[in-house]
Amino acid sequence: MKKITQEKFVHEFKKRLAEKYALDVKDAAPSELYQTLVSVVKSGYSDIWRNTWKDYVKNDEKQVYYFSIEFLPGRLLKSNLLNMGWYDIVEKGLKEMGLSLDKISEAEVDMALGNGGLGRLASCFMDSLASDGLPGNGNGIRYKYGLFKQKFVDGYQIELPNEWLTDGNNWAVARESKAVDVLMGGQVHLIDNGKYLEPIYEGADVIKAVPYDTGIVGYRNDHVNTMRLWDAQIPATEEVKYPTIEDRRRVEDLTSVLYPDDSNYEGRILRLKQEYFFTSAGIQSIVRHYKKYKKPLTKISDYVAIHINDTHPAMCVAEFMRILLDEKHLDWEVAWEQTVKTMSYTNHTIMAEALEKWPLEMLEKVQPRILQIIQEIDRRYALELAGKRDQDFIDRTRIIKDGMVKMAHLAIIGSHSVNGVAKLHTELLEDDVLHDFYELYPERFNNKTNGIAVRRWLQVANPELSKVIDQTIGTKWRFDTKKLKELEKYADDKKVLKKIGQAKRSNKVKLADFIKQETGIVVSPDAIFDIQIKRLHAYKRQLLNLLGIVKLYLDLKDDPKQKMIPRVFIFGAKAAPSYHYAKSIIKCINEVANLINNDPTIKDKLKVVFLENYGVSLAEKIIPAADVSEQISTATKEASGTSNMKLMLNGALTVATLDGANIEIKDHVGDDNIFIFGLTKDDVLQYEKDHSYHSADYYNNDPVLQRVLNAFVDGTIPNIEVEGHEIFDSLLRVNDEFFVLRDFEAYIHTKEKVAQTYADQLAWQKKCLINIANAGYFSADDTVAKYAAEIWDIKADQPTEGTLDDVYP
Ligand code: KOT
Repeated sequence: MKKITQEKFVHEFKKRLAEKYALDVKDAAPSELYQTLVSVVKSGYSDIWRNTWKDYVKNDEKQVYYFSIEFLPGRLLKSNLLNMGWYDIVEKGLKEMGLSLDKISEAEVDMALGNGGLGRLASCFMDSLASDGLPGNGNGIRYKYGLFKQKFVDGYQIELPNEWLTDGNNWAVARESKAVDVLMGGQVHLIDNGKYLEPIYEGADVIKAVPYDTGIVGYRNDHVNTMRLWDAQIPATEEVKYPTIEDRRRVEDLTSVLYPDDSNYEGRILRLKQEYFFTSAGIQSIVRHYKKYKKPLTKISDYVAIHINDTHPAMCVAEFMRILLDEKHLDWEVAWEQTVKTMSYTNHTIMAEALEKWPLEMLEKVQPRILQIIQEIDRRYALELAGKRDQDFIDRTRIIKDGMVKMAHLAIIGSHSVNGVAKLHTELLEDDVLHDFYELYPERFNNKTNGIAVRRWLQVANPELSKVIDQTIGTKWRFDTKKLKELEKYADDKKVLKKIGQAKRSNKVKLADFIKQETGIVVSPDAIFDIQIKRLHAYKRQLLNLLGIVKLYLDLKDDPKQKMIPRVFIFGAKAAPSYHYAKSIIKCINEVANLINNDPTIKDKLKVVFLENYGVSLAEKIIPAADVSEQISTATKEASGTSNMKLMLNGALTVATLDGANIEIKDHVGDDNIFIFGLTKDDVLQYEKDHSYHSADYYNNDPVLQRVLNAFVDGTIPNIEVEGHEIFDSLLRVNDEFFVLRDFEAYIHTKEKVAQTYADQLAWQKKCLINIANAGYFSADDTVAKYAAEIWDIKADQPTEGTLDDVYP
């Protein structure tokens, strides 16, 4: 990294501000200051960026390409400064000029090219690949519109377009010279030209895919990787073919919007086109780049690993085959061997509605040659199993069935590795959802429990707590998060516990200020800040949390003098625009909030805050201030979860079902430092098998639950005539698919335990410390290191060791 001093930085900053905008510091707007800072920062890593990718070729290094239809990097300014080792110098330099890094950073538009867990994981992995010194690249789509902006009007969610590119995104570099053509639509015929079968395309659209590359800076290791996002454009040579605005739009629309569904799939042709577009562009550019290695294509899997992040890029398998067969003229068997050795696949959900299936006709419309290749893969798969497995097994597992292409089957058959994202999730894949494949290819299956970017979620988001940790155990944890474990030695040190408590309080004061400014609601930092932040989905059971809140409210109405520790319930959640039920839950949470916050008898004892537009930047404000982390999905439904890890890292205590990575969190912190409740995986599977659950029994037999549910339909909660009935019916008449009523009593009981525990602050602080100390196990640096060693077979630069005692004395 370019070395910098405070003096040099100030000089450079002023010079660039004058050159770019002809302005002095005091006259510049935050966005001008921000853009200037970006240009200084970029100049600091650009040499290293160039050297990093050139060294890969020079040293014959195997590289991984992580294909993901979503990336959620959030803001990059602070995290780049931290990783470059420039953070403190720049912060001080700006201060010298009368400026604030915090304020300038707020001018950065959050890059929201993803929906939730899957996209954020991809970005955490980008950061960790670079920080581990691994040769890793991202490959995705540069959506013109990111995930919609959420507003509440009368308690209803309204979606507004997120035109994040209006100010330009100066982190990315457009590389016109690396553009590739992607063919879509039309027809294809194979002709035998004497040497091989040659595909002749007729009437296909030619789309120019232009890459926008963003440098991903590793943590203090002089290593900068690339995240490549593709934009769809009309090639100059083809402009006559697109004479009308509609024609042009057909092309531009390809990379225009991100589909706003999480753990669900939209079977629209435009989505399938997006999937093929970024898959084809990425694979073409990989194979072209491979030429620089001057190695035969029959060895490509020794130098290239391609990762399929859920099934959206599953066409990688067929596109790679297409290039090896049609353009490089390899034999099928040789091409297939290289393909399987190159590809690996991660499954992120077992929810049936998320499993992609596409009609053959749609695939044919998007790319007829890809369909031919998928059909051939499928034919050969069935042929190979014939006689070895019964017909039922073959029918169940083949790629094409009843005119539909099953993308997960394509990904599994075409990859050498299939992984789940937490122990329980992988177990469910092996024993249940993908059991047939597990029997067929046991060696392909493995678990890689998710991890998070501890730098962003602790060092950047929570400087107060980071400082306390430095003062307690030194700074080695900033390089190796497992060193956080050393904090446990201080579990009974009152001074340390108090400092942890003070850091939390200061973060709560900041969040309270923010809440006041955004919503006008006044909350007390002395209350328990109880947080549920994640996409709105029935299986995540925001509704269970809401029923608990309504119960507390009714209890307080019965006995307003009741002594209780004040609580603030904070929600952050977007619902997919077409997910009606989720939007009704949002409306109900907002109306319960209105009722409680405006009831003078309740005073400060209970507040409910639903913050608008949840995303990475808002999460960075909420998480450091959390006391309680709600991880209450129905067991078996949340593949892993990652906000559970971010919240524990920031010293929140988790209220959790035994689902996803909650189980591993419990194993690390011990039963005394987490609040577990509810049905287990076995209970849920049993109910799903024998249908013995009747939600009405719980309503009929529990007067408390009866009263709480009635509040949704009897006018107690105003303004939800429609939504209240919808929710009431979903729980009682449709039999409560996610066992909300079944888990209600256990949940209430557990939340009472939480409040009692909070009353003893020192005991609470101790539990917080143990959570922080054990969160180091959920670092994405380690997760990615495992992918590198066990799936991709790629090697790292020499690891950087050290302390930052020079920087954080
Ligand atoms: C979305 C559409 C289709 C298939 C899967 C998804 C998906 C899954 N989107 N997000 N997820 C989440 O991924 C996270 C990272 O692995 C998990 O922690 C979380 O449990 C998934 O719900």
